[in-house]
Amino acid sequence: MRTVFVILCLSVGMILMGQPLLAKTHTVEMTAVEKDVVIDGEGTTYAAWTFNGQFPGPVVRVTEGDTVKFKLTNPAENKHPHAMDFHAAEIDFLKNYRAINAGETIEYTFVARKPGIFYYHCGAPPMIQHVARGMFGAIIVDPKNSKAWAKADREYVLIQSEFFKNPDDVQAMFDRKFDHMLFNGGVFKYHPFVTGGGKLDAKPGERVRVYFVNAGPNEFSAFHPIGEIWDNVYESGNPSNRLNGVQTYVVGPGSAATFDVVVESAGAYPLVTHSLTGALRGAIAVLLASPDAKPAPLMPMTPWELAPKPAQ
Ligand SMILES: [Cu+2]
Repeated sequence: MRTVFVILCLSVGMILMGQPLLAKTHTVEMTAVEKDVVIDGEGTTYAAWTFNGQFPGPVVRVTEGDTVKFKLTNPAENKHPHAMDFHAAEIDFLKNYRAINAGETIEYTFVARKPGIFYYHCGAPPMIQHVARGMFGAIIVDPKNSKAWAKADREYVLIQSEFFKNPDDVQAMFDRKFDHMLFNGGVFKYHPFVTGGGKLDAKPGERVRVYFVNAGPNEFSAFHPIGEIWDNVYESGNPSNRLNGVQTYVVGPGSAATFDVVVESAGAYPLVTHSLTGALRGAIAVLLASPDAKPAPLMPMTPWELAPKPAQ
């Protein structure tokens, strides 16, 4: 009886401290899909390589200490080898991140020991092309102590990447000759003044948390909220790495950070890379603060499916 009481007290105590009771095991399965995707509001398509047919791939979300059992399938109808590299994992690269041919699968397991926002990507050679064509995404590892940071009222995942209009021109990728800069696989995807563009919603006073990943393959991002200041930036999304009152924060290719902004008043706040050659070629996401803002998914408009154009 006494033992049961002690366990009960410990359990209640851990819940009150924001600690989950048990680590979980997550089965994550992805398929490499070589397919056309929509990359702008005009309906332009691009011969992408994707995880699960989505550009970027699906957001994986676990809690610090959880185990991820991962399986990648490269279907027989594909033409290229593919692979998967999770930056949230601490495991042998040669064994686990090797490329597999069409018709093969690979499985591995890792424990997500460090909280944060991490990049994942295909590492099959030439990796610069597999990333440029869309084989990347984000894994959020929530801190096991949810009280390690302020609670967010609204959360978004934003992934920056360069777009090369000729998907086979690997030399252009090496030469950094990108044509557009994308957020979540689209040109001005969250820009309401651009045809087919959307927005990111928030209410005034909310703490908006942006899990930001720079997929590259080459350029640095200088992430800045126009009309606002980041209340907090967390390097790699780890609550221990907290900065206060940051105007612009550099996220290198293959890195990530978590950005909190409390928007004081209604209005439009474009989130941009202040490296203007990127912003003006597509990397502007408008955060629109309005009292009637609706709930929104972590990565709105992904996949980007446009309404059919009316017949001429
Ligand atoms: Cu690949």
